[in-house]
Amino acid sequence: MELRAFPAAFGFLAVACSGDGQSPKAAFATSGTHSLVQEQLRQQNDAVLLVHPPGLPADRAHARDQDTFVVLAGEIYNHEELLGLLPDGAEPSGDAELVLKLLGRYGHHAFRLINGRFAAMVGTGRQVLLATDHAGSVPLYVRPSPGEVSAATEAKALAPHGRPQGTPIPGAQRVRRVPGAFQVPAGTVLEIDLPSGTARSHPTWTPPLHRRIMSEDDAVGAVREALERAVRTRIAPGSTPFVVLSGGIDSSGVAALAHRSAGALRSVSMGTDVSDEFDKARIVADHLGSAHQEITIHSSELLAQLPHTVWASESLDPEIIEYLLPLTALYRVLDGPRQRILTGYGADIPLAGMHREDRLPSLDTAVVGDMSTFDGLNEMSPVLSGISGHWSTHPYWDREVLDLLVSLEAGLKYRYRRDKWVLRAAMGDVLPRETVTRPKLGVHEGSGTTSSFSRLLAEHGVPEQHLGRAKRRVVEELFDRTVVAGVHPDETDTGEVVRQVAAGLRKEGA
Ligand code: AMP
Ligand code: PCX
Ligand code: MG
Repeated sequence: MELRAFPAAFGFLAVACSGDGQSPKAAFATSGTHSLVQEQLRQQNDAVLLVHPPGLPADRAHARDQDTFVVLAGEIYNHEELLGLLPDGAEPSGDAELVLKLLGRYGHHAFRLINGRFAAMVGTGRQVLLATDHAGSVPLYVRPSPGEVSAATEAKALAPHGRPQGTPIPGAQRVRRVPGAFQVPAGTVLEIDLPSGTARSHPTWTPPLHRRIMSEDDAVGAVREALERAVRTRIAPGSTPFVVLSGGIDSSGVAALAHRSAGALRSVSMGTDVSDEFDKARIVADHLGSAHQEITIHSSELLAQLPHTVWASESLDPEIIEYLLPLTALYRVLDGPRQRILTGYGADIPLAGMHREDRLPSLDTAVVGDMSTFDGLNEMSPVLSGISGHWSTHPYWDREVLDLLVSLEAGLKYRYRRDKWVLRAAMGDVLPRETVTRPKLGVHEGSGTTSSFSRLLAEHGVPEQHLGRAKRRVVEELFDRTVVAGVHPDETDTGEVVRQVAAGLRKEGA
């Protein structure tokens, strides 16, 4: 088995019921072909609407044997290891069949073995299993009730399905204004008894709290090896990797390792009329011989895509939306054929890059905080690029890379007056020194997104001390319109929402 250019399925809506089957219909933000798959397992009827790459068969996204039906959206990165656990000669045709065979050997514990970017649904006749990868990177939502379980990789697809009297799920976040709907926690298998609709959670991964003490050389070597493997397993054999490149150490490191793995590279940088990092990215692109593009998006056009960013991510955190807005706008402007995109997004979370902390206790506090709050932010959701037909993948959030980066002791993350020292040292021989030593600049800073959003609100009379509250309300309103009410983002005007929020704050005397 090897990684294909694109996953067999980008997403799904699944309805499992004890009674007669259903024909689920849904509006997904993810662009792709919809195919219906129906299976009956004793008294359980499963109907699944798959969203898959046009022109590619979806048959590798589902598999069944006598008692078990597996649906998988996304992809697996540790095929070799997993195949080694199966009897000789077992040759699964795709990731869903691989999971089916692993379930036969390990039960739901099979999901503890998988290093991937996936969401899965498993029907077994009396039960429904719902599984997320360690990062919850492919969001998965569920609406369980006695005799019927609806699950989808986009909350908007659940809204018209399932009964609102959902059975509460311990430890799962509810979905804003979708009664009875919950988000399946990251690194979890939910085991749902279909007749009663009751759920049990089985954690399959949790962020490490212990800290590894390593020599500089051992830590640098371990980070380099883990990242090389994570990049390599995300490049389809024979393809030229495509990296969204800021010129910062994170994406430049991915670009350098991708080039070493494939022998070629394509890259793209975005900027706005307010700000760009083109010169920094060009240094890296020239150093690596990348076929490089620079794309400028006017800040007014960027803000007009706030509705698309909330619609795709289904996130309610305004800070996260500010990080995702320029990337969503970039994905949308990448015309032409669908792309497999490598990004350095996520590196700053285990390395505390955004916090620019030089005190070790505060640095580790930031890492523990961010690793305990990422779940549900959906910041790595494939839908962000999926609305434009592309597939994105995040090497720094590969399970083995993340496990290592989180667990390194803080003195390897801030060292010799440098942030993210261990990563910079790991890339020292493959990138120009000015890139390796370049201070961190966030995507929201390099593109001027935060300042543009703040300026838009200020222009509508929102005082500085209320900008944070105003941004949250804008995002919530956009969520309510595009995710809950099903209004297409093309029909949702950012300016009108900003005016509504500003007027509401004035009424409250803010
Ligand atoms: P950051 O960690 O804030 O630099 O951004 C997260 C990821 O987004 C980076 O690792 C890049 O892959 C991507 N990115 C950030 N800024 C840009 C940009 N201006 N153009 C293209 N990709 C970018
Ligand atoms: N990033 C970070 C992720 C943003 C922080 N997310 C979190 N705390 N869950 C990264 O790319 O690692 C920036 C701009 O830095 C986006
Ligand atoms: Mg970064």
